[in-house]
Amino acid sequence: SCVGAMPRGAFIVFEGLDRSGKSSQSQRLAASLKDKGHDVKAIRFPNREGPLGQLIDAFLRKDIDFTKRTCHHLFSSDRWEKQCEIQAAVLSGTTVISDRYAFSGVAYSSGAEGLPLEWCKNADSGLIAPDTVFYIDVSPEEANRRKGYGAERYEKLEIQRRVYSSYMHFSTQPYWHAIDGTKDIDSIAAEVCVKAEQVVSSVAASDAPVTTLWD
Ligand code: NYM
Ligand code: MG
Repeated sequence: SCVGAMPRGAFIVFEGLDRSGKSSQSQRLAASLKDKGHDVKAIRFPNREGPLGQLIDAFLRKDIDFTKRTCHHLFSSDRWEKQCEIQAAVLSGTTVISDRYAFSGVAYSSGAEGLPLEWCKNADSGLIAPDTVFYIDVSPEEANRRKGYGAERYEKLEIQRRVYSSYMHFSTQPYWHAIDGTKDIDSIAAEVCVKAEQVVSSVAASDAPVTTLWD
């Protein structure tokens, strides 16, 4: 790369079942990396504030219904709408941390809705690929014992069991890092932070190009 060129930022994704603790962990990581002087942009999917996100929010609250394939495309479109923003941030040297991404799309639409997995993957094919995915691994039974399972769509033990097994489709991918989500919050945060810093520095040092799903 040319002398003085800005090393690119990393794109880090958190995945896991509802109540796995991934939202807290992604916030913790964003705060820790900021403390260490990194430029960080925290995002989440679904992004409930945008125009598509409002439809998704109403869908999750069961205020409106869509056919299975339409709801899959809504979640996917929400990600497509954010691609320029993610790309611009990463190329300007900012580390992007996302709470959920296309892996949720595949795991929930195939696991919970019963849609064919390859069909689900197609909608997200070509999205910017993350450099690493932290899968906060908590069994459906453990998640179910935690407080705050809401009244939203998919927040049921038997559904989460199917989502959990769909997530396992990704478990052998090189970017997939399963983290034991049953440990205490601080140890998980410490483990994630060490691994994330390795990813941030190796991405910056190697000047690895931005790749796309599902390479
Ligand atoms: N969800 C999330 C999907 O079904 N497909 C997707 O593509 C994404 C990103 O939305 N139960 C589901 C998973 C969750 C719900 O996410 C909302 P959260 O992180 O609980 O707000
Ligand atoms: Mg949730």
